Order: sequence, then structure tokens, then C-alpha cells
Amino acid sequence: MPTVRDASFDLFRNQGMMTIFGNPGSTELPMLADFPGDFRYVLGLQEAVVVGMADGFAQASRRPTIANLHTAPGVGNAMGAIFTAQANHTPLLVTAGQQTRAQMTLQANLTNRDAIRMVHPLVKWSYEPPRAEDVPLALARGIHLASLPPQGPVFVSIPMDDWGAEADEADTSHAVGRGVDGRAVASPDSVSRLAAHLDKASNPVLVAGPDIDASGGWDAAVGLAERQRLPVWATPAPGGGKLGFPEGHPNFRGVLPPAIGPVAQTLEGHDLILVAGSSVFPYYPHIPGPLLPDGATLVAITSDPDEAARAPMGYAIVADVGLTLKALLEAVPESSRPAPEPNPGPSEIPAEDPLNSSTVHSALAEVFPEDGIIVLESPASTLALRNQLRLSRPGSYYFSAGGGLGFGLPAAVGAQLAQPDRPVVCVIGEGSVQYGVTAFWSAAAYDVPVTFLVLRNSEYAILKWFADVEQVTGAPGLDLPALDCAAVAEGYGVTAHRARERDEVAAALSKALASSAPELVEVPVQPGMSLF
Ligand SMILES: Cc1ncc(C[n+]2csc(CCOP(=O)(O)OP(=O)(O)O)c2C)c(N)n1
Repeated sequence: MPTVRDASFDLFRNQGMMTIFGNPGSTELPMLADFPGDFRYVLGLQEAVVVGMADGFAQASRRPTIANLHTAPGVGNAMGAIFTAQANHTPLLVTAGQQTRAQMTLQANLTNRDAIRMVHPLVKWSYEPPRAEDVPLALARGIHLASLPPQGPVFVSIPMDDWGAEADEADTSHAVGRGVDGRAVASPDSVSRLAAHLDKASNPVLVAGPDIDASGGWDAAVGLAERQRLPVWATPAPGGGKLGFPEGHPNFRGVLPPAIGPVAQTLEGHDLILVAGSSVFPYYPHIPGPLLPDGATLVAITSDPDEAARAPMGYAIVADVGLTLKALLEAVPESSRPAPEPNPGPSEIPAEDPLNSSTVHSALAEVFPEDGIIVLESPASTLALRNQLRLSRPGSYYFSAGGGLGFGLPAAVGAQLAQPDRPVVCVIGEGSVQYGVTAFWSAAAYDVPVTFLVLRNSEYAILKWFADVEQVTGAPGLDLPALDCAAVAEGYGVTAHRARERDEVAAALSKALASSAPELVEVPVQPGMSLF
């Protein structure tokens, strides 16, 4: 008879989930016993980092991924990262150990007394199997649910004595071997109505969101924009966890501002706004105004019924974004509208001392490889990075969609593990580093050659900008004097360089990019926001 552990690892193997991210405790050791040689265990030193690494790995490998946590306190530490995975639509199987079944009711030490409810609002499904022999089926159910659109994290709590229990061979062989496939295209009617609407519009525009890339719709989005002569905006940065359109393309206009009034203002003059693969819209802060420009209609394509339902305006089609864009591309004729004016290249910012973040990003652009991947968590320079780099390949950009910090550093390590042949650069503010700082250790311990570019402006710059928008004066806690990330990273085993001038920055980045070990480049930058 196989044990629950044998059957569960067969399931993981069968699903191609052979990298497990975790931070173990006594309740997880029975799962890890006799760890099979064909699996890889990646240790994170704190649970937010475990989930962050798993998130980056799942997104960059496009596979569901396991994050194994230590009962209630481990799940508690990971809650912010699970929130982010939910916003990112990342297919994660989050598991946590639990006390033995015999000691749960008397609530022995470390019992997660309400494991299901603890994480419930942040996941698609939260479960603790009623019997040990149900664990493989529960894990299978979780993996399939996480992978079905809209993708997202699920949670299974597993009592520690379950792993050694006998599994029912006949039942588990079905659970281990099955698959589920659920990418549904919009109905032919819906596609042809939208195609006619688009072709007849006098000045339509495309707003591209992260699920275009996640659903393999990149080429279809480009084809559609070219055939229909559509200018293209990226969905506002907080929700743009991935790119939906090549930012160096002549039709690309820029990133939409993240607020109600400014979105309508930016889209002024368009009579049809087609949104693909984004919520409508990831707004923040609250700058009121009309939801749409006068006379405009909005149609959104999303795989997420909740995104479709909660949009405050417009018509929504719930369907796989990539497949629906392909169908739409086939249904529209070549438009006779004039092509949009080509977008000017990145702005040039003079080098000062200390450098402006834009100048740092222009130095990065100079040495950034064609197939490079950016993981970004530098709030005050997000727009400057997008403008300077103009990333134009799918799978080349990851960002925390929900607005929570702590994703960047671990997700970069996870993305690099998933894509060992593509150089990963993590561009991060010195404040943001602290929310996932122990990921430096995992990068060093597993020789994960991420290049970390830390922008050191000695403050929470974006919060000072928010203070202006919110008309708040006198708020404490917005300065970060003497925070030396280079020294901290060295303590975790990462080689660090300090660079101040533009040429030094480019040279240090080239060196780090060529290295087979993780390296960090810390650059002092001017305070404040960098928009270009
Ligand atoms: C988990 C979490 N805690 C706090 C915040 C609030 N917050 C947003 S941006 C920011 C400042 C980040 O500082 P830094 O990385 O140095 O970037 P800068 O604003 O200077 O570009 C903070 C604290 C958040 N978004 N998420």
C-alpha cells in the first residue's frame, strides 16, 4: 500500500510540480521525510519570502507551484504574500502542517485551531481534509482549482500524522493521474459583435492588462492593434503585474494613471475602449471624475467573473483573454483608420549627483539583455523604469499587482529559478528590500544569479507623493536614513557593489549580469518621484 506521502509526491510529479518552496517546522517534517531525489526543496527563511519565491516561480514557469508553511504562525507570516498572489492571479498550492489529528481537539501546541477560516478571504479554496486518506485528492483538487481561470492561490491544511497513513491505492491512482482543462473562448456571437463594434468605431483604443501575457495572448494583442490601428495604453501600474503589450511598439502610448478622473481624461476622444486582461481599473488614489470620457463605450475581456461583475461601468465578456483576442483578430478586417502617431523614444535626463532614478534606468537599459526579465518594486520610479526600458517581450516583467510590498525580492529569486537561461534583474527601493530581505540568503544559498539594483533615496518617496495628493502634512515615519542595503546583502552572502555615477552604474550592472552568482548594485538617488 502506498502512503499518503507516496501518493502526494506522485501527484506533484505527475503535475510537474517538483520544486517545493518552504520553511519547515516540526509539523511539516513528516511531509519532508525521505525527500525524493528528483524533487528540489528551496528553503526560505521566513514565510512571506517562501510564498513570494513560489509566486515568482509559478508566474515565470507558468506552472502551479507549492509553498509549504508552518501551521498557523507560518501562514500568518505569509498572509501579505498570499494577498499579493491572489491579486497576481498566481496558481499556488499553499499547504501548511497541522497538529496530529489526536491532539487537534485538545488544542496542543501549534494547533491551527481554524485553519480554513484563517486564510479564507485570500484564496480560491481553503480546506482541511476530513480523513488522512483524502489528502491526495484534496491536494489534486487544490492544484486544479488554482490552475483554472481565474488562476489564484488555494490552501490545504494537513495534519502531520496524515503523511504516513495508508492511501487507498485504487482511488489515489485516479486522483494522481487526472487532468483538468478550462480555457474557454467567448461565444462566436460575442466575438463577431465585438469585431463589428471595433471596426465601426471611429477612434477605438486598446487597454492592455497583465492577463494578456499570462494567457499567451501577446501576439494576438499586437496583431489586433496593428490590424485595427489601435493606440494602446497599459492598465494602471498597480494592477499591471505583467505587461500586456510591447512597450517599444509604435502604437504603445504609455501607462494609464491610476485614478478615476485622470483615466477618463487620458482616454478623452475615444469612442470605444477595449480592455483586455485587466480589472476595470486598478485605481488608487481616489481622484473623482467621470468614469468614462463623454460618448465612450467600454468593453472588457477578462477570465475573472469577479472582475467582470465589479467593474463600475462598461460591458464585460468573461472568457480566456488570449484565445478571445485570437478569435477577435481573425474576425476583424484591416482597418482603413490612419495608424497612430509613433510614440517618441525614452526621454533623456541629464546626469546629476546623486543620479535621478531615470538616469539609473537609462544606464540599465544600455546593458539590459534582449531576453532579460525585470522584477520591479521601486514605487517612486516605476513609471521611469517602464519608460526607459520599453520592455517588449512576453514574460519579461513582474510586479506586485495588489500594491503590497515584499514581492519583488523573493519573486526575483523564484523567477530566476524558473528561467535559468534568462537574466533576472530585481529593481527595488531600499525600503521595499526590507519586506523580503531574507530572499538574499536563498539567492546566495542556491546560487541564483539575480542582479539586484537597489535605489537608495533615503526615504519612502512614494508616500511623500501620496501625502501631497492626500493633503497630509506632518506625517512621521517617511524617512529612511542610514539604511545600507549593500552591507545587509553582504551579510546574507550576496556580493555587493556601490555605484554613484552613471558609467559606474552601467559597469557594475554589466558585471553583475555576467556573474553566475547573485550580485547587488546599490545606487544613491535623488529623493522624490521619477516619472520619465
Ligand atoms: C506590505 C506593505 N507595507 C507598507 C506599504 C506602504 N508603502 C507603499 S510604498 C512604500 C515605500 C517603499 O519605499 P522604497 O522601496 O524605498 O520606495 P520609494 O517610495 O522610495 O520609491 C511603503 C512603505 C505597502 N505598500 N505594503
